[in-house]
Amino acid sequence: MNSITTEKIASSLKSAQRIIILSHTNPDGDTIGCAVSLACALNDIGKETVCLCDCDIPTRLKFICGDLYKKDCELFGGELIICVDVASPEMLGSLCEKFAPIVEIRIDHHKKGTDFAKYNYVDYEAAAAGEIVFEILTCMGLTQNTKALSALYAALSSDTGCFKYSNTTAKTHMIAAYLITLGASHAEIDEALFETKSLRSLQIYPLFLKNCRVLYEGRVNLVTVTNSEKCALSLVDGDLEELSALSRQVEGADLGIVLRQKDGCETEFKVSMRSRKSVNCSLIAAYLGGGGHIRAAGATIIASSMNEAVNILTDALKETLIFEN
Ligand SMILES: [Mn+2]
Repeated sequence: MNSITTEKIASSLKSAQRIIILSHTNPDGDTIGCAVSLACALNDIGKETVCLCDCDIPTRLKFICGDLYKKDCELFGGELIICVDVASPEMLGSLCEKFAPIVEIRIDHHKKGTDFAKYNYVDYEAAAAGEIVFEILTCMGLTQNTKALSALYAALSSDTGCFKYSNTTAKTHMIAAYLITLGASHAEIDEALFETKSLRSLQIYPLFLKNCRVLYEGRVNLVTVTNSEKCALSLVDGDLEELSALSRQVEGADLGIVLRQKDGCETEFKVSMRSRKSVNCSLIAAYLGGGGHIRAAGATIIASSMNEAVNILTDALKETLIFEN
């Protein structure tokens, strides 16, 4: 049950003067699109806004936000603090300690989360947090600001893989259509998000072919990437995002998993999973202490080597992996 309505959120935003909008660490198009659209719409009605994210914005998503983000800001008291697409305080990264206890409103759509804010608006059915932000902006009298409309479109398009993933609903399409009618530059956004790849990032294809382990008679593909492999190809974590989608795309695969050593951290291994309809990968992620959605989830494994991390992961699969057909 939501402890606040979108109307109430809109009126809180309208009565605040300074609004701090928090995005999650390792930001994606949804959290960035939500923050940018709120910031633009609020700036237009004379509000002061600050968008914060604890880490650098990936180059490929910079077109949504430009240099809008800061990594920290001063608090003067009396500001309204809101977070978007954030399931738990930990997702605020290094901003957690300072800001998590004072978040007034949390907007989210992750199934597994913590109601850590004073007011939490969580809609599991929403394909993207952007759908909720759309409702809030509608309550405020939807903005004509094309940057805000485009950022919101980017939020929807990102989290649905360009309206391809199973989380996409008729409502997602209707909101997107409405945003396009009002002037969101959909073709440019989708081209930037899905049809543009750096030459460097294309090296994930040979890396995938070299490192893919075929498990469960081809129903699971596991790709491992160590820091030394990333280093040899000048890849950073952001370049690897597509690997998990790629490992699910293989014919016959129900689950694609990427296990990568975290940049600059030898003992931390990030697990990203994408599944088809027969596998609920959020169960596997939850078993490993992580979370996410039914078809896309992740977790972190602490291990002394890649081999140990693979063992922990394959043990987790033995415990939790169910093929529903
Ligand atoms: Mn999201």
